[in-house]
Amino acid sequence: EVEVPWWTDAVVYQIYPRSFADSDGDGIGDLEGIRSRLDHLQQLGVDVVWLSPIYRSPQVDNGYDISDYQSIDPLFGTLEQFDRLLAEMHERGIKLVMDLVVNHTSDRHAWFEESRSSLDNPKRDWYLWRDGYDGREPNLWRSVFSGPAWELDETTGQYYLHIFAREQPDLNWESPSLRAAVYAMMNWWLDRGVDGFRMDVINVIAKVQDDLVGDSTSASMGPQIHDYLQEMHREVFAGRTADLITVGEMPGATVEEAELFTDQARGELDMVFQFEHVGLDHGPRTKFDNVPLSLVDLKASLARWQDGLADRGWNSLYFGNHDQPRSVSRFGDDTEWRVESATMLAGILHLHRGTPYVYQGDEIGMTNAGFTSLDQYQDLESLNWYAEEVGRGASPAAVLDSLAFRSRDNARTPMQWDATPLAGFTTGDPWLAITPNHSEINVVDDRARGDASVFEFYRRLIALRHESAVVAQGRFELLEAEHPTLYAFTRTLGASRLLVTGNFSGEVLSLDGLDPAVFGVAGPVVIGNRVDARAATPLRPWEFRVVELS
Ligand code: TEU
Repeated sequence: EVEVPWWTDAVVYQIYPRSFADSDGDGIGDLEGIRSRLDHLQQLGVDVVWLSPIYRSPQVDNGYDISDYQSIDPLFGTLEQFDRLLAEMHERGIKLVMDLVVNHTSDRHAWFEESRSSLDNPKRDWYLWRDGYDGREPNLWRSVFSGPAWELDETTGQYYLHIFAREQPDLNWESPSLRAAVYAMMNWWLDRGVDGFRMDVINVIAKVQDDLVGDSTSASMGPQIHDYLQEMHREVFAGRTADLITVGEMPGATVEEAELFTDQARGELDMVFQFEHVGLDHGPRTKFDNVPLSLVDLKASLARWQDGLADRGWNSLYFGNHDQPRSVSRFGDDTEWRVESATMLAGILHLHRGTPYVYQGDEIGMTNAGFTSLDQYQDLESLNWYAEEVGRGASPAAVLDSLAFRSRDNARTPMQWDATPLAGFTTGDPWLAITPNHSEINVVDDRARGDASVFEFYRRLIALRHESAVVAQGRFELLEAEHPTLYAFTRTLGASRLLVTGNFSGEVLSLDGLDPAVFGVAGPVVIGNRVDARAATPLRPWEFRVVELS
């Protein structure tokens, strides 16, 4: 038997701490809140929790702007509470992965305050400072959160680069002392017992220095990225015996690049978050332009990633996170067929080869927020986009419509634990409005539904990955690539072969006319999202079914 890494049959659950559970009534989730909900995670059966940032931060970007990497923001708790949470998770057999945000810091980080203080400060080159070019910004890069990616700093008369908010200056990874400081910080957390890192926009750390001045208009990923990741691997991970996991968030990464990043022999990362499939419904100008998603394109994209990483490397699998709309609202039907489509989507995702990521709330089929006025939004990206678009003459109503399907706040509304007025999330004033549908969509009600519980279906999917080698390891083959509503593929390992089918529509889907040697096989149903599932029968609306072929 081939030795495979432990995370090939693991499932990761992402917690967005400010929206998970609030223990002290300030309206913001916290570490003690998470600790009080560990039963939920253990019953679901997840192996790993990834915590979005909890470090000290001015919270301009909800913690992705860090002012001290080695302390906990008082909003979330204390280091002692963190240690207790970690210990209790470990007692329950759950690993904890931290968010590592080292493309940038907060502008309030001591490193940046030193760096900006003078041209010859020893930390000057820890950030990316440039003179203006032709009386304007050094180059034409735009910030992801609107406006130019450069800010003039009065103290020294130079500009600093910020790919994200003005309050998130980019670090200069060309500096060896900066890199050493980052590795020291990572080692400090691993020594404390954490089990790995999810690395925020890690491919963005390598800038092509020649592009930083002049007319280049879009940020580019430098080839040094592989050197940085290999050095990080040597300095942080290589000497450790613990079972760690690393996942790099990489907007724009191609399959070919991902194969290099995740080939175990190269010593870089275990897996990456790629963005291709979550960009298919974005307009060419901006993600806020909605383009109808074609299932044919979605299948083709995910299949290319399955094939590209079949022999070397490894996929991470996700349909949602704290930056994306809710998956049931985006890819399913969050009204009439909410439960069926949420479970079908989960089934299709989890039956791919790779490590599945469950975003908090997806396990009960939470939906988009349904906000209709600007004052309901908190996310700086949404607020900046609104101001920019309306400033260009767009109609406020149209921009609000685009926020209603694309704003990151859709996935950030508080976790819906029960039907009480504050959803069991807080006793205070929630930082972001609770979705009114929490009176029907919540953990207590969902779990009371028996066979129709979304949570119960996720639990079975996760258990299946743990038990079934073909689900964890089997080779993927896409079927019926051109079918507009059928998602079908096989997974094969040795003599064991599964047929996976999902109906991406609210209509009955007949399998007549499809290859009878596959779709006509009356094998046992391994898992399905509808009661009384039988192989080789038409798929009911949003039905998901896995059949054993041999
Ligand atoms: O996101 C980086 C990223 O590329 C996005 O998904 C981004 O939110 C989106 O493209 C904006 O349109 C990471 C974090 O996940 C995100 O929450 C942070 O805001 C961002 O980095 C900056 O740290």
